[in-house]
Amino acid sequence: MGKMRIGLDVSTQGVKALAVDSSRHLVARASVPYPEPYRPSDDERVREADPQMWLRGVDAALANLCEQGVKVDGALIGGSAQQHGTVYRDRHGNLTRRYAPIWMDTSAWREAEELERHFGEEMLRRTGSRAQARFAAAQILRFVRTDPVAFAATARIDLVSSYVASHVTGSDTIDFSDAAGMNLMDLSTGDWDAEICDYISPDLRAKLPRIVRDLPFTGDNPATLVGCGATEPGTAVISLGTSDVFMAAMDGVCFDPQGYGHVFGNPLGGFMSLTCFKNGSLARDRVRRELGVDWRFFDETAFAKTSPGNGGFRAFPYFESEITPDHPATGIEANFDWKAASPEVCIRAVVEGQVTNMREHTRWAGVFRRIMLAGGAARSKGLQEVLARVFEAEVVPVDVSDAAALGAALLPR
Ligand code: XUL
Repeated sequence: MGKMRIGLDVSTQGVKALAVDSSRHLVARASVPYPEPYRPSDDERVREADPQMWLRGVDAALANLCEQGVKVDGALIGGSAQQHGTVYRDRHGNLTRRYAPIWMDTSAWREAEELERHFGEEMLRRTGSRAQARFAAAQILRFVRTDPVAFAATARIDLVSSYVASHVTGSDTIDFSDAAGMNLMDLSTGDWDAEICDYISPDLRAKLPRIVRDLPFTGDNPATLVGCGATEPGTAVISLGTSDVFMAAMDGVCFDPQGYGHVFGNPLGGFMSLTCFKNGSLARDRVRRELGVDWRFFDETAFAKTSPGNGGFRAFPYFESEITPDHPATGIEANFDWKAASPEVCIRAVVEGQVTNMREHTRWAGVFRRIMLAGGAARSKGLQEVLARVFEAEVVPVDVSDAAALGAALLPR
């Protein structure tokens, strides 16, 4: 009999875990929300989290599976984690930076601009992404500058996925697919780019784990591609979570000329395209709460009461500073009187605004006639309708509630 597989998803809001048997049937699941996904900050660019909170979440989720009768010892454990955040430890394994900048942190925007100026087009061509404030290269450069003593004491820098892997399996490597989201890896060699690393610090490469392709711990997005069974080119996946993410396995490598999209590794070989929209489900939830309606109204009624196109009324929720396109956190921006409009008009305006923005910024990745929808909001009839119309594609909601955790369970090893 084959072994039980366990998949962990160390996401922004909490840890999810699921166990599947050798026929991939769901046996048990656990969910552990964090008390606080990131610590409060007066500076909206700063988004830092306690790395130990992630590990406590992992331990609690695994303990919960055990309580449900899952034999965790002896199971094959894989993991997925929010991408891009960096964790810093000394040679004894102690944190040299108490709080880790996560993917929502944009405080390293100046460093990202500096890297972009210094490396120009080469940054995109070599690493698959323009220099991003939320990626490791800029985060590390900022740490080198703001706390050189703590940086000098740092012996190892991890992504969240490799940090969790080291905790669960004792591994000391990092996954190729997730490492591609650091602005530090040369896609063509699959190794650290010496020039970029040395520019940040001559010591940097000595602090980075070895990149491998068989570590079953990767980013939540590469894992979602696996969980949705979309690792062959032709089908796109839209994951509707804290952020909305559009991704697809790639035939060959191409880059986003506008510089918003990324090329990451596909866990089953080759590469994947990815574009991230920071104001995703959390933004929709905030709009829903502010309008005082329930999910049924948000997901269905609002769309039955309004028509496609919404009479030209569009709105964009910028509760967090947006990545795609660059936009500060200014709240709702609408081309109509938001306060005077009915909830249904506001809801359609937001969803159509988000989806048309997504269409505009993902053309570089190709045309897809089939889109799989993952994440809690995949159930929304309104989102399904708008996505199908704007992308002129068949939209298929994925029937697993946590595609990232499932993908993690199924990662090859
Ligand atoms: C992708 C991105 C986010 C995080 C969230 O580039 O920044 O989707 O992975 O988990």
